[in-house]
Amino acid sequence: MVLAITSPFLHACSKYVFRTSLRNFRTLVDVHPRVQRSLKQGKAVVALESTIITHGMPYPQNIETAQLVEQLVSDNGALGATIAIIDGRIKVGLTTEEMEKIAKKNRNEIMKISRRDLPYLVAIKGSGGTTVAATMIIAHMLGIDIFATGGVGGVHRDGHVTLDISADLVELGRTPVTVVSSGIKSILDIPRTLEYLETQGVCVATYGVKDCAFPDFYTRNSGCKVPYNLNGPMEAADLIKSLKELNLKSGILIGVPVPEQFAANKEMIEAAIEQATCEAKLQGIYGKQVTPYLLAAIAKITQGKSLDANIALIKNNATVAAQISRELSRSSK
Ligand code: PSU
Ligand code: MN
Repeated sequence: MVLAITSPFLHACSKYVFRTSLRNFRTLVDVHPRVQRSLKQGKAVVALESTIITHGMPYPQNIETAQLVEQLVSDNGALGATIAIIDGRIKVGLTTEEMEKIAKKNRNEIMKISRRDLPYLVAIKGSGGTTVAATMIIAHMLGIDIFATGGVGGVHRDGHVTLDISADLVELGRTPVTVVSSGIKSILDIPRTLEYLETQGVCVATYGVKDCAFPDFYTRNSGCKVPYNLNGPMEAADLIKSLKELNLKSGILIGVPVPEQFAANKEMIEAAIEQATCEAKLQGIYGKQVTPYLLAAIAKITQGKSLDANIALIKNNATVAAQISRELSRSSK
């Protein structure tokens, strides 16, 4: 009897708390009118992160790529909404000026924002690029189901000792957003990262790959296999729909290999990664600076070849995410 009385009460309470927190969240967010319109009409929207702009690529390639990526999303029937934090406001869909503002900053002068950094940045009214983890949180709050990026964070190569394990992985375990990427960056320990994703309950699948060979960012095959492969936007949309129907709180990671003609040479990349990792150790780089440092060092060592592959794969992932998003909104109507 007690239960019968308390449970509707608790239910009402949790609804109240949920609504209140969402209302609080909304007061912190500026959703660009074009994004607002698409969301309201149930049209396809793809979230895009901004750490790739602030810390992943040098200027001007960062802004050129970010703009091209938004264009590609719209060419494929969806709307790209780049997410960032500017002067303490959560921005969903950036103006050209806003994108320029974050793209031109030296990477040491702007924040890289993961889940743990969000409250601080909002409190001090700071600016920064949102990582996969932070972008997933914001996308989910706004009801955006799909998000495209280059490569997610993972377990670092010495992560079993340092415990340097990206917060992206935990986020994928607790936020129901689908991340379309070229897998886990080659600089990381891919087998351990896949184990960790399994522990977190993340559904990991390749996309358009015959033998479920999981990509490793700059090249097409990491040598690791995942359990599933998705053939095209319809299969991906069905998977996302069943995640929603099951009301699982965890996310999905879709691995799309870099297009063949843009894949980097595996030996060259591996040698560059080893050299860059050594340099990082000698210079005492640690924590959230490791990934941006390594990406920049590898681009330098490979004379831009790694950057070319990075640009090509993010463009391709945005195209795939847009096609999935369009299919999802079409079949949900
Ligand atoms: N994809 C890229 N370049 C990047 C990133 C992704 O092509 O720089 C960023 C993402 O924002 C991701 C972050 O969340 O790198 C991972 O950082 P860390 O390993 O410190 O968690
Ligand atoms: Mn880290």
